[in-house]
Amino acid sequence: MPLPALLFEVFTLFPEVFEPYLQSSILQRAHQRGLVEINLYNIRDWTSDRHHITDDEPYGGGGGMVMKPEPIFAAVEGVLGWPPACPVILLTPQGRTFTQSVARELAFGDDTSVPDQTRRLALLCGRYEGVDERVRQHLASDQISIGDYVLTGGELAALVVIDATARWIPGVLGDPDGVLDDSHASGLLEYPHYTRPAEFRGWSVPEILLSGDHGRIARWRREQSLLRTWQRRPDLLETAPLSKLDRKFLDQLKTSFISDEPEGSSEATGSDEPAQPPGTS
Ligand code: 6GU
Repeated sequence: MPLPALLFEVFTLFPEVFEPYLQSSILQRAHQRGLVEINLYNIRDWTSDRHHITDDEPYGGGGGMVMKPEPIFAAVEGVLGWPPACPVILLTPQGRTFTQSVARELAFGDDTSVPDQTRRLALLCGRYEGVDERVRQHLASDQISIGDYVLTGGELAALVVIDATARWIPGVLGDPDGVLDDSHASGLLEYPHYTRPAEFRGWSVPEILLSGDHGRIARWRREQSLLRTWQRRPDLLETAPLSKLDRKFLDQLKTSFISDEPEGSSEATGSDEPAQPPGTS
């Protein structure tokens, strides 16, 4: 088996929660192809007391328990050596926000060149109300949050990071261009997708998609992406790379109310989203 392109070393108190997801289709296939490897380590295995204690009361009082530093340092040092042989990413609501471009950065390093060797990343999952601050200060080299809400632990966040990062590795997706077409890869939301049947419960696929005119289809999709992004995530338009034609289309949107229905028929999508210029609701 060749070296994997991406190797995750995951440190957690709940390794069992990872297995069912990692054994599901796409990540399982990536693993079978030798592209992505995930090692799970139970931090509890590095405790040295009789009761295998991993948490303790906070100094200074107050509610909740704090993860003790010793087993975490021992686990990471035992696996990665000292200083750690790869980046150690602490999953915490206090981290920088995870985005598609952070996923790409994790997959390829700071540049976007094709990796020529294994990229190894350690993920450290916090639990309970917190982790002893010395882990953050002296062990973690990076801290990531997956959004502005609080989870009971970093495990789900680690799975999100693994999934979104692995998708960037060539060969992980069936379609080599998949990751480039995604919502957010272009900086815009995706255009609407349809498959057979052409009519379902009286709802038709937009006529243009059946036309075979690839130039017009490409332009329609681009405009649908722009329309959706303008309606739902106008903040993305500030940073998305836009052509002159895109800007002209957006200018037209801003000066006219147009509906969210794809071209053709208002019955076509059964859309429940009326046109809504940003900032008016
Ligand atoms: Cl990484 N951890 C926890 N506990 N909650 C989160 C999170 C991480 N990202 C968003 N919420």
